Formats: sequence, structure tokens, C-alpha cells
Amino acid sequence: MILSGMPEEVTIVGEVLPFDEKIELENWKDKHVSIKDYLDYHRKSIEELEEFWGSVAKELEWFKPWEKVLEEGDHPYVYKWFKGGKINLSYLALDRHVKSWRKNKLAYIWEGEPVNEKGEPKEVKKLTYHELWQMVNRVSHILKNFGLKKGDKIAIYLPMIPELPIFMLAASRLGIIFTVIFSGFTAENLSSRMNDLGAKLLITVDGFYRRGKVINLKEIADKALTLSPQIEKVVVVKRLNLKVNMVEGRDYWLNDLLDKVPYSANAEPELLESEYPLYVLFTSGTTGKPKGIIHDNGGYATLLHATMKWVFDIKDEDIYFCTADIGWVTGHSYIVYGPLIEGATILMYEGTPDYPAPDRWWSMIERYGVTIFYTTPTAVRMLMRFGDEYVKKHDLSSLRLIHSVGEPINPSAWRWLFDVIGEKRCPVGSTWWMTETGGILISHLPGKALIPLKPGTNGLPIFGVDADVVDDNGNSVPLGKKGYLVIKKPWPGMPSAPTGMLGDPERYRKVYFERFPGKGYFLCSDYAVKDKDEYIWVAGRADEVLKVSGHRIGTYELESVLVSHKAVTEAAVAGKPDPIKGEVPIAYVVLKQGFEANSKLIEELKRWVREKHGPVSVPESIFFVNKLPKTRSGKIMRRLIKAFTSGASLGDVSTLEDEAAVEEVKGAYEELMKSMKASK
Ligand code: 6R9
Repeated sequence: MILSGMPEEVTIVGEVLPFDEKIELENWKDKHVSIKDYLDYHRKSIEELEEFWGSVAKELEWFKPWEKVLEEGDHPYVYKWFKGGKINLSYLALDRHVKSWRKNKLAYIWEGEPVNEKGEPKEVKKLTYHELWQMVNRVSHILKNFGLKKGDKIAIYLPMIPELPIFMLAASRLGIIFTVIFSGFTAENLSSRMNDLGAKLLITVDGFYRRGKVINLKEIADKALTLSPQIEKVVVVKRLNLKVNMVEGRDYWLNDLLDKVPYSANAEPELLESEYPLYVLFTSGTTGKPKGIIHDNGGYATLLHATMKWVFDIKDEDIYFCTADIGWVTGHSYIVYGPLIEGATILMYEGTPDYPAPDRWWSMIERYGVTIFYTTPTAVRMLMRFGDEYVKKHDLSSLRLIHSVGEPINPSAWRWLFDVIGEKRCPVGSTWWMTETGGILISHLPGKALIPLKPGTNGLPIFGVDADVVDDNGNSVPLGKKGYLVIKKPWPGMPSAPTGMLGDPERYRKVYFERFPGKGYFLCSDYAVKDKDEYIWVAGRADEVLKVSGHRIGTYELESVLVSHKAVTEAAVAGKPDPIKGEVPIAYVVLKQGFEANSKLIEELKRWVREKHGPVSVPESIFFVNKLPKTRSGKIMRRLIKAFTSGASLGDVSTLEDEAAVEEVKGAYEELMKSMKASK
């Protein structure tokens, strides 16, 4: 019932999606294939799934070959990819290249945020594969000297500085399972993730620059450490030479530790089982605390290798720039492991795109001759607003390929990327994937088989991935209809053994596989449409998860933060479409007796959210309501709140809630309307 009454015309931030517009690029002619040929080859790859992925995995270097490509794990739907195989991602990313001509090739070009009076970067660091390998070896020694070994867990709370990939690679070299916590997160977020993982050691930094301001990260970490007593040791990177609180016997400066490790220090990579956990990344869902998604070594490396080649067409001559933060999955897969496994040169930037001016990225593309650019719709919409002059100041002719990620891209943002940034020369794609998928699953493939572009589409599923759009019963929807995005067969890079989700294989099964019982379909919780060419257009989340500027936020978590304030008894949060951020959170709050609904309290609640959950989550508006709309059985009418927030009229929303009578929904809507007026 949920999907009935859905409009067939699909919009992204108010723009209608152009299902029928097709664009082919003369200069990419040799990569263009017909949609039919693509689909034929795709069908074969799905029918022979194991042979297909086995042949891709063979292109990597394994210490020991696998016995079986795909095997059921110990829990339902937790599979083992390349069972019996042994591999190491730090070895693939470094040692292999150091042994080859790539030894002195640049792995990272890093730019710090501060600029001089001419607007040029004050700090640039360049690391060759050999230098990176050497640092990773020395840092691995440091981890070993702390007594850490395979299976131990550590937390990394670092901003966009080279030490972040260095520690990730050192941990994966030794089989130490790590979690990276985004440097924009609060002390509460950091502490709960460290505790859930059971981390023994934390790596952080004194501070870093963001939009010209110094952020004292160690101070935030100190707060988190009071809530995480199991952390035995803290390693602090010296980025700004700030005076910070160092606890004797617990906290160590990285440079002091490095002083004791010779350049010749060599840490042998562990021979890890393919399905052995590489890292855990926490991500928001519909209910409860963020889920710790586990990614493995072998399957993950295989998907990254495939997508770096097919999606990014990565070549040795490329300068590759992904603008994500490594704190999110995009950075893990496409700033660290993916491009390093391919031996690419990666541009990495500390700061924001509009500092000191909105041409920061364009100046960097010009400065380093960037060829591949991977960015987000929110950033594009924000930078578009400043006009084309900022772009035209720079020579972007080095660019040859552009992709976007994180949320649906509206056609006008796509066109700006295509016309103004790529000068009609570069394919522009929108790669669909999630933290859970490990890597890109739906995308144009300029590196392998390019079908015509369409402004805003995700394109077709990549080879070896059985993605589909289904109705409430799990049947494929007719072309042109909206439905749920599912992945029908396992794919390498999926959440992995031992439990898929940290500590909780049952929750993993429930969240992703219970919606269509017995079918084994992985529920992505996105709405999507398949157009008549079978192209997929993901149109936003179908659950209580928001994508605010591409950041994934669970409304449940936000509601919990609001309710933890002394004035609030109940809260509901929904997303409202926003022309820049994609969507923004709107909160409806019921106050406890004795608290007055006024603007001071609104400010206080916003400050509360900022402090407890982070700046991205702060609601754009907070409305005080007398009660939340609920069904007779006491369930909050979530779809009604969502529709109401996006500006739907009473006519549109009256049949939305499955369990409530139309009259009840109408009544609740009107009630909400009245209290909104009263709270203005
Ligand atoms: C990689 C990443 C996952 C959610 C996903 C979907 C949205 C990501 C998209 C996209 C439309 C794209 N999403 N890429 N929607 N087009 N190209 O963003 O992971 O943070 O886990 O978010 O992001 O809604 O379900 P994550």
C-alpha cells in the first residue's frame, strides 16, 4: 500500500527528472556501447556470478588463492567471499607498487587549508609510494610496540591529513580492526563508537584548520576519553603545535614515537583471510544507535579494483581528486584503498571548498592538472550559486571524467558539472552506493562500457551486481514506476563475516533482509525508478534516514538527542527539501509542563543538538506542537509528518498511514497545522 498514490513524475529538489534525454560524447566514442549490448553482458555476469567475480579477483595479488568464490557464512545472509584466500590490503596498496616502477610515483599530493596573501597554499606535502610505504611500516612498528596485534581494535579520530590514511594502512597491514570517526563528530559520537567497537587505542591530532578557524580536536577527544575508560593509549599527531593536555603514561606525541623508529623499520604484512574484518564503519539507520558495518579484505578489494577501473577509468597518468572526507565511506574506499590499490596519484585536501574563496577546488584542479574529479551534489549546488566567473578564472582543461556521489543529483547541478566544469568533454555520472555496499554498485562505466548519459541518472547496475526496483511484494515494478531499490544477489564488498553488523547478526538480517522474506533481497531503503531504458534513478530514502549535505543522519538519533533535553518530552524529525543541502532536518517538539515555548528555547535546543550530535544535524526549524500526530495504536504518523514537512497538501497525505483511517490522518494533519500556526 505504501507505494500506491506515488506520483510517477519524479523530482529531485523540485526538478523533474529527464528520463528521455540522452547524451553521447564524441570524444568517448571508443568506450560507447549500446544499451542492449550492456544489458546482455550484464545478464551474463549475473548468471555466472561466481565465475565473473572470480575472474576480477584474479587480477589482484593473493598470498594464497581462494578455494571458493562465495560461501554462506555462520549467520543468515552473512556471506564469505573468496573463502580460503589470503590477502593484505596494505600490501596491495603499497608493497606491490614499491617493488615496481611506481616506487617513486606520487601516491598523495596533500594541500593544507591556509593560504598566503596571494591565495596560494602555504602547505603542500607530496608522498611517493616509497615514502608512504616507509611511513606505514614505521607506524606499524609503533602499533606493535603498544602490544597491538591481529584482531585488536583501534579508533582513528583524524581530519584530512596524511596521517589518516597512514594509520588506516598500518592497521590493515597488521590485521588490526579500526574504525574512523569523522572529525566533525562530537565527543559523545566519538566515545560511543569507541566503546561499541571495544577500541584500546585512539589516534587523534592536536588541531587542524577548517574555514580559517583552528579546531582543537584533542580537547574534544579528551572529553570523549572520560566516557571511554577502556582506551589505554592515545597517539597524538602534531599538526598545529598547539598546547594540549597530555596525560602521562597514556598520551604520546606521534613525532616522539617516530623518533625511536628507524627508517629501515619493516613490518611484514599479515596474511589475512579474505573474509577477515578490515574495518568497521558506523552509519545511521532507522532506529537505535548507529550500526557498525563490517567490511572484509578480499571482497572489498575486488569491488574497489573493479570500480576504480570501470567507473573511474583510472590510468597511471591520472591525477585523481575525490572531495569527500575520509571519515565517511567514500573516503575509505575512494581516497584510500581503491586508488592506492590501483597505484594512482591522489589529491587530498584538508579544508572546505569555499575557503578562502569559492574557487578553491578549481584552483587546485588547475594547479595539479586534475584529470578525474569525484564530488557531491551539495557542493556543486553551493558552488554554482557563486556564478561561472570563479570557474572561468581557471584552466580546467585537464579534466576528463567527473562523478558525483552521496545523494541524488538534480538535473541543473548535473548540467553545470557537464557544461561549465567538464566543458561538455567529460562524462558526468552519479555513482550510487552506501556504507553497507562498500563500493559503487550503480554507475556509468566510462572505463569499460559507456552507455548514453542522462542528466541525473545513476545509470545501470555495474557488471556482477543484480540491482532492481521492486514493489511492496518484491516483484519488479513496471518500467517508469517508482519502487524500492534492492540488490538481489550477494556482491563482493557487502557487509561481511563474522556478523555483518558489529555484534549483531540478527539485527543485520532484520534491517536488510526481512522486508522481502525468503527472497534474499538486500533492502537499500531507497526509492528508485527504472526508466524505459532500464536506467535507475534513485530518488531519496524511503525510511527515517536523512541525507543532509550528503551526510547520513538518522532521525531517531536526532529525536533522542532532543528528548534528552530537560524541556522536551517528545520529538519527531523529518527532512524538508532544500535547494542546496538536498534536505534539512525539521523538528516538531512537545514540551514538558512548565517550559515556555519561545525563541530562546529554540536557540537553546539548536545549541544542544550542535553540541551532542554535531553541526550538520542542527534542525533548520524547530516547531513546538501540543502533541505529535499518532495512530489510535499510539504510533507516530511518520509518513504524515514527512509529507507535511515537504509541503504536501491535505489531499496528498490523507491515505498515507497504513494503520490509520483517512479521517484520523486528516484530523492529525489539521491539528499539526493549527499548532504550527500557534507556535509562530
Ligand atoms: C556513499 C554514500 C547512502 C545513501 C543511499 C542514498 C544516498 C548515495 C547516491 C545516493 C542518489 C547517488 N546516495 N549516492 N542517492 N544518487 N549517486 O553516500 O554512503 O553515507 O551510507 O549513504 O546515500 O540514499 O542510501 P552513505
